[in-house]
Amino acid sequence: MASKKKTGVIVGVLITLLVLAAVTGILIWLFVIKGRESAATISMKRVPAQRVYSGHMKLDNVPYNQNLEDPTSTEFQKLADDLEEILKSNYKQVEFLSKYYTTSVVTAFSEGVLAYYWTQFDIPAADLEILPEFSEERVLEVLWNGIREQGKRSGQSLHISQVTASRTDPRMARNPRADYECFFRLEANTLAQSFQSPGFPDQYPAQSRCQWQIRAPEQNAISVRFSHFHIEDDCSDDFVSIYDSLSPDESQAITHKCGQRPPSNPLEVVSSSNIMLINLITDSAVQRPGFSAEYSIIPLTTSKSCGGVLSDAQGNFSSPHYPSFYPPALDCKWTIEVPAGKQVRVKFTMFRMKEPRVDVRVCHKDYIEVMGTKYCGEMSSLALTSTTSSLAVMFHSDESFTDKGFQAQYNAYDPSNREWFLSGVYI
Ligand SMILES: [Ca+2]
Repeated sequence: MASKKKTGVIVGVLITLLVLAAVTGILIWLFVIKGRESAATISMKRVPAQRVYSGHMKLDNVPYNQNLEDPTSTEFQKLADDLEEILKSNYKQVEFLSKYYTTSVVTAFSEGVLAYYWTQFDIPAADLEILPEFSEERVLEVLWNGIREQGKRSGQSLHISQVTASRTDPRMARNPRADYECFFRLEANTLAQSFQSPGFPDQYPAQSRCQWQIRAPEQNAISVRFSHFHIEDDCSDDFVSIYDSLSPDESQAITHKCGQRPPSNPLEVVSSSNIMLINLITDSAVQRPGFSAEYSIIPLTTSKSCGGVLSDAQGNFSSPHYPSFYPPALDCKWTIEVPAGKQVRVKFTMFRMKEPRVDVRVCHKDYIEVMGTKYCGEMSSLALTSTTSSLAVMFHSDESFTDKGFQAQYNAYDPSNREWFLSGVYI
């Protein structure tokens, strides 16, 4: 009996202790951890901010020299120093930009001559109220006004005829003259070559800031095919960003991708000219195998050739390089002609032109235009029938963000044949 009573007391004490421990745990979580989180949320609002703008400048009176592709050459260093000085002096003209200006870095040159750059501003926590003043429009206006003023002065050896500036993720701002870790310069050729993310096929390192500048001989486009692609699912943590430029300039972004892609649906992109920039950015938590990619050239005459007259009774056509992503900055027109008295029926079996911040009601970026109506975004089915025996299908891709595009079938449709209606495919 006594031992049973003793056991009961011990069990009772144990239960009481467990309940106490649970209550203490909850209290600690409530007061300490939750408290810390809310303190962190408050202090997050007051941490210093960074603003980085990147883009390119077109230099009119500088002859192109192959040595400008090498950041260690004297030609690169001299021209980059001069341009960095011009950028700095322009921003110093405006009080708020001057106050927070940190540095400007020229990262590359390409034929044109185009100079790629970024500029960084650091805003201390106490001055965050100034942040709304930092806009792409304002920064570009200051830069352009300064460049115009400088151009008027005599003795100016550099003539800049064009400049762009987009807000950029500071993690993509690299200095090829000082910062060699995970920074690569690749030369694309007819023969496919490959490159991998660091650590592939194991895991990419945490906090990666990798950049690949890819060039090709003039009059060629660059094609990059990611035969393996496995990045963390959340694009705000880890991602790959691809640009149709040598600057991480959003106005020339081809795509931002994360997640895993099956080998049957590889990511494949094509540039509009002979340059491309690829970035891999990772955070501190969750690492994945990364990617392996093959890159090669496509002559511009081939890569930009699209459209034409289609006069067979039926056939297929697709966006350029399908199922690869189509290149930026391209227009195509297909004219489908069927025998007189018949009509053209086009069915899109795949339609994907998804772009960030696009209004699919107006399709102001990439689109297909048929009979005066523009179509964009993603559509599971789209079938159109002409009113005459000829139908024009226009495809437009603007300077940023591309996608898989479309695949379409067409055939001649006889309006007097009611079978179309009965088969249920007529729309
Ligand atoms: Ca686009």
